[in-house]
Amino acid sequence: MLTDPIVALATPPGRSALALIRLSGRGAFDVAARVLRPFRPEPARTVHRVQVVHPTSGAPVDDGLAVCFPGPRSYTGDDLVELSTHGGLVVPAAAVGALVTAGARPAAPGEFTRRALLNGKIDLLQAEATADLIDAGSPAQARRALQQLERGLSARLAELRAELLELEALIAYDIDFPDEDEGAVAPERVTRAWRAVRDRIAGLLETAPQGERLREGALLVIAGRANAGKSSLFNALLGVERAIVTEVPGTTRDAIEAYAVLEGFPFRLVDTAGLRHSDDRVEKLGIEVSRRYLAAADLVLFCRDAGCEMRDAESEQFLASCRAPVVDVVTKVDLQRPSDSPTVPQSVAVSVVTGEGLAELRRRLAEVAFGRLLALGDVEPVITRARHRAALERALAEVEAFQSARQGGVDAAATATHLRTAVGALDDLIGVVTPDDVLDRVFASFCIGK
Ligand SMILES: Nc1nc2c(ncn2[C@@H]2O[C@H](COP(=O)(O)OP(=O)(O)O)[C@@H](O)[C@H]2O)c(=O)[nH]1
Ligand SMILES: [Mg+2]
Repeated sequence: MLTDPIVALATPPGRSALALIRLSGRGAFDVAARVLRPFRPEPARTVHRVQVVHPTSGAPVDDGLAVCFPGPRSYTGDDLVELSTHGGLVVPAAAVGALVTAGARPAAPGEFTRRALLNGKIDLLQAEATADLIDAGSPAQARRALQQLERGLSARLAELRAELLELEALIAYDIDFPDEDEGAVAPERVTRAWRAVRDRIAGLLETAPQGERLREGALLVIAGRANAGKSSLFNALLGVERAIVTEVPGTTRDAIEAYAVLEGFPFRLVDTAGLRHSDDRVEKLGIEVSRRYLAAADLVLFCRDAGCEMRDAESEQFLASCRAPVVDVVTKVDLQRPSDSPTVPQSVAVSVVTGEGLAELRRRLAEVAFGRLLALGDVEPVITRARHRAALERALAEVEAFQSARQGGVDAAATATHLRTAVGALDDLIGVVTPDDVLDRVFASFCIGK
């Protein structure tokens, strides 16, 4: 394992009041001593005013503040120095350059967190949560990441692991005393313990679809006939005039995608070309793109003009190709009340002119896309990555196989191996021992300096 001193700017480069530089690894304090005057590692975790100088020329770089964290009581677990300098393009880069000249190596993306993981300061789920917290684009994403960072998911997995080991202990009793009639452990007791742990793993797995959607943003496709007011609604939900709006049917020909936060949840909004038969070559291509988006959508917002019938046969046919839930919206209600025309129960009446119904629509969209997470609140853990889902699916399959083997009369020692493998899957998930290629994948998306 590498422990050489690494250095990086932890704040984004550019014009800012301050910048934070991190230096960590074996010998980090020696490197710092060549650049910081005076260098005072004692008392630990105490801020000192320092002059930053170039280690060979002695030329002044900045006036700053430095804190030393001797390992293992540091973010990485190794000796670590945090240096605050003035911001901007020149000073932080010069300070990092001085530390490199003094013997540190520029850190790779996520390398500080990777060392924290390898030193046992955090587990793999917390490392992932660190990246998610930084990448969060909506309050719901940030809250979820923080909960995982605070070991919400890790603690739940530790409980499941303990339950699996208890189940194995019950079985072990049968292995040790095979000749006892019925054994000392009643089979119903094993079945009860088995069912409890299976249900808990399955319950966690059920959070995967919305948990993964939370990390990526729900793909919300706005569909409906030409001129139904789709682009107007797209702009209203975004809060900016992004798509072109005209009274000419067929104005939108391409799909336009934009990120929006609705009710604190992340959405990828897509405005599409109206669903209608057209002989225009460009519009036809646009309609084809709409179909593809509809097939991939997490939810569809179906717009209808207050003056038109609900879903005509043509639109129904388009919608048949998508499996996502559909939220019906009646548009332009400032012009005509929906009660003047056939209505669909549950549809939301909106007007982008008066703003009527938009708040209700946002709530409805959040409920349809993230209702399960809303119901769980921020306390119950949720899984948010394909990696989590794959490991839990493996654990669940082994737990199911355990019960089938038991029912099939397989001997206790052989059934117990399924429980062992299930425990192994949970260990992979927490990151007890993680192969380098898995770590490479996790840390590839990290920022430098984290
Ligand atoms: N009065 C009124 N007009 C609207 C409303 N929404 C859209 N429109 C008008 O309806 C026409 C078509 O709108 P547009 O958003 O381009 O529809 P699209 O073809 O479905 O994207 C434009 O002239 C808009 O100004 C609304 O809520 N009230
Ligand atoms: Mg349009």
